[in-house]
Amino acid sequence: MMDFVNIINNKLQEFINDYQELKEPMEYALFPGGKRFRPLLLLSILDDLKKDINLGLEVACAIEMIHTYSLIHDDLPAMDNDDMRRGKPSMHIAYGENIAILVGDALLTESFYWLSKANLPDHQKVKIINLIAKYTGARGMIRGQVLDIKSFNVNYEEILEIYQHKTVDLIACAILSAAIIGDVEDPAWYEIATELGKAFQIKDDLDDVDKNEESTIIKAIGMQNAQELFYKCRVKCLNLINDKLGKEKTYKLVETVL
Ligand code: GRG
Repeated sequence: MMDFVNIINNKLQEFINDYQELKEPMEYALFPGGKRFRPLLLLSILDDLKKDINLGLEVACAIEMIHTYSLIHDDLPAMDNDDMRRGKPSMHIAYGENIAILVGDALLTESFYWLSKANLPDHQKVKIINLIAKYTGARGMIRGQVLDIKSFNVNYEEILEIYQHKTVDLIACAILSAAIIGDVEDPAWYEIATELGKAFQIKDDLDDVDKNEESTIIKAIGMQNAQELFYKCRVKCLNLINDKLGKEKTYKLVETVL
């Protein structure tokens, strides 16, 4: 898996070498980076499907760029107002709000530039661009963020709706793109994304419980129920991955992240 991280990092580095005066802040945003979970997921699925992982490399990096933009904008004073991210000062603390906003915008726009240049047949590329635009924009991740901002005293259904868009949708981009590239499309992949994304977000909430955030599953259903739901989603997701791909790279990646 370490190899895959290096492959992802080398590609991201190659992308940002193009960016002139934005190169330094873009590098600050993307390196050393976080877990690289979404791109790793995409490459692992391709590998388990016995496909060349290089086919999915631009797509994997584009998804990581969108993820990074969402974190930069989420940290802004107008959003969550977080001073630290990935163990260092957040983008707007290091470079100012103006550059943080612009780096976020640039990461989002550039992700589609690199998607358009991916080394894939045009019909797959169009499908993937459509998918990623749909799941990260006003129907998907941004909608999740809007629902989150507007939420107060959420119930179980409302919090699941927020998680579905805020967290599941971007994870779905990685999984469904791999299914398109691997030519194995099937609704079961979206089910895997949903169980995985829910478990991922609940774990994040359980880890951050001290922050006492407003709209979390813990607030909605209590600590013990949230823990039980986490285990249920984790098991369901691992079983679904096992059915599709066996206990190979993807299974092991998800097992260690969840
Ligand atoms: C467009 C103004 C504007 C804002 C967009 C959509 C959005 C802001 C933010 C996304 C919402 C969000 C922060 C969801 C949380 C998902 C989540 C658990 C992120 C953490 O992901 P990890 O753990 O992070 O993969 P690393 O650091 O490992 O990459």
